[in-house]
Amino acid sequence: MNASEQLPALDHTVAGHVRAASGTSPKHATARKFWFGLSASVMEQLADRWEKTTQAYNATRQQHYFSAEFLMGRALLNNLTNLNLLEQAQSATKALGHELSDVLEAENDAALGNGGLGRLAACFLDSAVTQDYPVTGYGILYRYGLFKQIFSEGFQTEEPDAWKEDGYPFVVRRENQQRIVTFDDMTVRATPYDMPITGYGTDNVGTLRLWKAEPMEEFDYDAFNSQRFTDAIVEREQVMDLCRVLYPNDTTYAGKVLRVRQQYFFCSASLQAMIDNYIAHHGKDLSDFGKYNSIQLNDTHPVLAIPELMRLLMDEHKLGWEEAWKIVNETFAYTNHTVLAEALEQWSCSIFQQLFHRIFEIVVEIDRRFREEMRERGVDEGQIEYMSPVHDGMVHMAWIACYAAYSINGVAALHTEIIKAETLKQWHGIWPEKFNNKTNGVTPRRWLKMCNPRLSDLLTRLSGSDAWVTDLDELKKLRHFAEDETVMQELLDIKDANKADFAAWIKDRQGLEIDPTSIYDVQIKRLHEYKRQLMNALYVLDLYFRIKEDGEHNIPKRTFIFGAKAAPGYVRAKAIIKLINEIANLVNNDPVVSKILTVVFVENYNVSPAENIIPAADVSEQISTAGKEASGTSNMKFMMNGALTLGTLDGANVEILDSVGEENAYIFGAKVEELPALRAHYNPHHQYETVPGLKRVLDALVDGRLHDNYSGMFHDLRSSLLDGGGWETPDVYYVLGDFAAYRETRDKMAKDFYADRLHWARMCWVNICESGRFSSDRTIGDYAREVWKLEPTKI
Ligand code: 26W
Repeated sequence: MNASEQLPALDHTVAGHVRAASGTSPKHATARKFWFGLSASVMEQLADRWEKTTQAYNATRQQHYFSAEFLMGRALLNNLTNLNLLEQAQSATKALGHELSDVLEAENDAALGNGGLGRLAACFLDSAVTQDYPVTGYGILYRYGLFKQIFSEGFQTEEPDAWKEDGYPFVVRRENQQRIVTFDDMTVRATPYDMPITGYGTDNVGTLRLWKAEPMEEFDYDAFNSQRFTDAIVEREQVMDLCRVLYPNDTTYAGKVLRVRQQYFFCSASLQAMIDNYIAHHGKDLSDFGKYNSIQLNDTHPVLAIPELMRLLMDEHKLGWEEAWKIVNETFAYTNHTVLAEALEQWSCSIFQQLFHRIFEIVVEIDRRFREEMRERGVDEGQIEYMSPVHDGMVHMAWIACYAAYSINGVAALHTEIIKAETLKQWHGIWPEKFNNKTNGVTPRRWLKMCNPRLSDLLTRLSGSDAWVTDLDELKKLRHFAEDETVMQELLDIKDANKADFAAWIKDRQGLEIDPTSIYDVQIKRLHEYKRQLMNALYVLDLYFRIKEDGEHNIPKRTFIFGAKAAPGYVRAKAIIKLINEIANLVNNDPVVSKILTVVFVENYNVSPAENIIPAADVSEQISTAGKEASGTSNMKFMMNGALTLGTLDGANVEILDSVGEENAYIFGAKVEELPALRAHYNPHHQYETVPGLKRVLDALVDGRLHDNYSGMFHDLRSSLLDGGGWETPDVYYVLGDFAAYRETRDKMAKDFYADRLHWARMCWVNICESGRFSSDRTIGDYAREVWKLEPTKI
């Protein structure tokens, strides 16, 4: 009998854990305390397998995913599903006088990420462990996750997200695994908090290691005793500051000292742990380090790991530069997630000199050797200067990554072509063999099985098994059911039931009544000008006027659903939020229009709201300016749940279109290759005068029909489109340029929805059946084989 067989079953242990957590009988425990107890029972169930997995992984070649962000969302339901404990938990909970659904709702999201990049990291961990790949995630245990969004008078305000103030049962503090991280001006203790990552249909349990910064001494009693009480507190707080908050900037770089401290902190601690582990298992000779370890850098945020590994190998382990650099070259792979120039991280040299002069020295030496190597290759001086890791008083993180890494990848086919041809073209010219594409994916466990049980049941029934849960390509075999009217009717019924659920959810959450028979047209993602929520909003406003002033009838019933957080300092993004909320006011309170249209802005959009919204969606808005969205991942989640894409040929939309065929998607707008010519003689005023509806909506921004509370925000929005506020290029993201095509396509889509329900269902079905390519299992398999050279290691 092995250790896990001696474990009492979950339904026998819950009551005890709930008592311990609540100090009451289970019946009288709050939902939150019950959640603590149930979660502790789950941890108990997986502990032995977790230990075994860690041991097994340590003996083999491993992959390490370094990321400043992991947008995990909730853990309990995910773990119950993966461990096949859902039914037990359900009955045990009921028997103790609670509803599992209420208990699950008591969990806060672990929102340790901004958006796509952080959620991708979470999906990757799920897929890696499900396929038994020895992958470990490394990041930061932020005390406050992404800010909580509150609307006040339609404006976004931010509050701290204290997600774990009363404790969090899914991390284990590893006292005995602490490391010391040294800055020139402070020394901190890094304590790992490990989160188990369960997979579906496997006993393996992977690890997400989140580091927390702590003072070297718990408390400076000397300072305290010598009447320097405040000094003792202040020093302590400075260290605690390190992990206090996740930076809420998505795609805009801000050179904040605390952020670079965070980056160095988790990179250094993770590398130290990796090296110690290597030595423990493979001996003191580090020359094979790169044979047993590979590190994926999730964008440039962890690029400091490159000079830090050099430092550790040379200063702590006495290797020479060449030996160390060879190991670095074998170890690092870099993923680029954005082409936006404003997102490229570069730090001023003075920050490096002040925080870690030794790292700066190493970076300068990397720079010297880089220049030398380029001269030998005959690259001209101008280009060398541009590509050099250190120039103009700045350290260029992406350039260090491109030089040191053995692999550089983009996150969708189109995006990879763009980085090869533009963003990173000089590096591609020199090292074409480093470049490869890994189109993103999402985990079908969370984004289909868990969030859409009705559809999951149908898929399992038609397939005759749930093999699709770990092999999403299986769904292709169901495509022929598109011709089966009974199945298509079932699909429509499932969507209707999900839509009714969403209506109840939003009523409960925000007090809004919506009509579940209307089309649910959804755009949920971070707020950014390039994602063009503004174009969506202008369309809704136009529709309002078409009903109100033009007396257009036959406008199909629609609910427009938005969810988006704006970076707190991104004034124009915040203006767009206010605008959407004002349009919602106008539309929802109009006696005539509100019978046809409703606008819902889901406050505080996060992973859990997404799980309620996506299964209910009919239309997936993926309308970024072509070339700007690296991949997108919500587009894949919608597809899996049977929503149709209304989108531009951007990011992974291109591949979605390729999978489903153009008859099963609604594509519009300028293409990447057309944009330069279109822009060359672009005059937004011409659009304003000639495109149906545009003049009216743009004027409504400033003629008093919409109120921005005298902030001048709407005026700025209008002039950003028409004349760039006088100093920048007008309409950078081609909102007015694409508006006519968008309007036409969106109108047609809405008509089609009602015209032939069965036809619509068939299109949705094809999207579901062809979504296998967008499972993160496929993505992780590709990384494992082509980049990481990794074998599955089953315990
Ligand atoms: C330094 C500030 C900063 C912060 C975050 C710069 C850049 C970022 C990320 C790279 C932004 C991001 O999340 N990018 C998104 O990554 C997703 C996963 O690959 C893609 O699907 C999205 O298209 C891309 O915008």
